[in-house]
Amino acid sequence: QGRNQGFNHYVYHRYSAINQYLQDVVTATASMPTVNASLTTIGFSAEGRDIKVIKISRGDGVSRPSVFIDGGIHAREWIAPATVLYFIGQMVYGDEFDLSPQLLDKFDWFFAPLLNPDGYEYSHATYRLWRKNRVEQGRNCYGTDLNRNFGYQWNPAVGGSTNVCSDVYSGSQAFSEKESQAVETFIMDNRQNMMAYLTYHSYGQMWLYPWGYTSSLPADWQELDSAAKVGTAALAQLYGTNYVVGSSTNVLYSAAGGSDDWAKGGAGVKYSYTIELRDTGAHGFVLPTNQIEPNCRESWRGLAEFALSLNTN
Ligand code: ING
Ligand code: ZN
Repeated sequence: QGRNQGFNHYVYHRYSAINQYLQDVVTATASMPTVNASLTTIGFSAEGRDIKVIKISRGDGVSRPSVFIDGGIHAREWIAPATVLYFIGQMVYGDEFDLSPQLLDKFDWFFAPLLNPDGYEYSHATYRLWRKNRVEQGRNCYGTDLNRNFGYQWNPAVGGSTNVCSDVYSGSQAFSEKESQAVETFIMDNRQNMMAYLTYHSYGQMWLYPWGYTSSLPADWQELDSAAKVGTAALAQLYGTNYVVGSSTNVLYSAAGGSDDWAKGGAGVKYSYTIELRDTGAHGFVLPTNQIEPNCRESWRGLAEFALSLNTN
């Protein structure tokens, strides 16, 4: 479904429209007997915007293993929030493959579609290719790279920077930023029974697992690798879109302080991934709106088959 609650999933929306949609989803589920949605503000950005998580579950009082999914850590990667918002719509209003009933029977779902609202708004209003948050650094420079700021093996020397003006500035210390702190607190409070953490970025068409801080692999990497391959194989069925699977360091480049490294190493969430959405560089971060629909449809299929393949026993 490309339109839910009057919300067109196939355009890029601003912060306020995204929040309105999340609220509308909550209101709509109030009259649905088998789906419940609840909205929490898990923290505030440097400029005071809300960072929100919507929980979608059966609402039957049964606690299930959970999956946490976020988007928009990086401001310019607009397709990531759009994709997570599409997932929310599919989960609540049903999907073309009719997989959402099984997904809700199996898991409780946490979605944080926009973790860096300040950077996202800046990317819309002022500078399209902005990446970081918008915390004031002095020296006329702004922003910390939230995906270098998470506190597992945090190290600016590995893929980050100690220069406040750099696009990959790691922050003054691990979890120095309000946005990454909000994620840390929320996941630590909810990590019991959290099976998977997926963070959506763009671009490159990759399904990456830890580690980003080192070229060595987690002890259970083969399980992460095969689950990711279930996802990418399902994804490719729609349009033949190819995704590469592997560890961040081995497939892309090494970078410490990523949220996926922390989710696995710091919070103990077994199936932790960074997913790089479309494309492979033709448009890069500025993915045209006519690719939102195919990107979202294939990504939903990949996510669903990945999640259904996990062993929850
Ligand atoms: N890519 C990620 C980045 O933060 C990444 C890739 C993730 C590298 C985790 C290492 C560890 O650079 C994008 N597009 O942001
Ligand atoms: Zn990114």
